[in-house]
Amino acid sequence: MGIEHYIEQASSYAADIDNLIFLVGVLTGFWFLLIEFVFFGLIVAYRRRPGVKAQYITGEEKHQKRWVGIPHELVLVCDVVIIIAAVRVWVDVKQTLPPAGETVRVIAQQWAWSFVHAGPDGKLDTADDIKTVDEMHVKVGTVYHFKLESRDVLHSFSMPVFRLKQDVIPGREITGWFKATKLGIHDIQCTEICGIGHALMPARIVIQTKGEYDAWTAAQTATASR
Ligand SMILES: [Cu+2]
Repeated sequence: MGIEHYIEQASSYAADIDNLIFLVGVLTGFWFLLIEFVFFGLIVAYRRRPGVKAQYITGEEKHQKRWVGIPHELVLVCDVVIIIAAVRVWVDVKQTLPPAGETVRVIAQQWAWSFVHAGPDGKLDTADDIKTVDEMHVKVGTVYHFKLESRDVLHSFSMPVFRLKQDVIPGREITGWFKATKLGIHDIQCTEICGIGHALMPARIVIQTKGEYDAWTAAQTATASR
């Protein structure tokens, strides 16, 4: 429908978010264009002409008020449509937590991302955890819970291909989820100005098949125990 031509959709809810943005774009775009046409049309139609005196219109009469009242009500209807669509997506993405296949810890700091992968036992905070900096590995088609932490200030964890963005707040552990639907290597961005090195904290997400992921895990574990 448009957005996916500019940036891939690689999570289970990416299309829902794009559809929402498209809906908001269409509704606000329609009103924007209509209003600009009316606005400039009236400016041209009622431009100054020799011998014609300007009228003073208070806008208090019923047939004049309708020009404001009716569009106002139609815009409110559009608002309700947007709210209903947005709440449905919000509940799905932010309020529902599907059971996790894997859990990953994401730690933000000035100015890097650290990731703690569960390792072969599938559990966090055990000896076989795999820690990386600025590179997260995930399996395609698996529901991940992420646990976001900050070591210092506010950051924002953003994975554009997932259409996922979540603030990272010091002192809190924020849980969310995603499910990758496509293989590939994509950007992770910090999207909250977090200090002078903010622009220097990009990271990558590597989305792999289960086989590739297991091979990566085995290689990491081998390196660590060498
Ligand atoms: Cu940051």
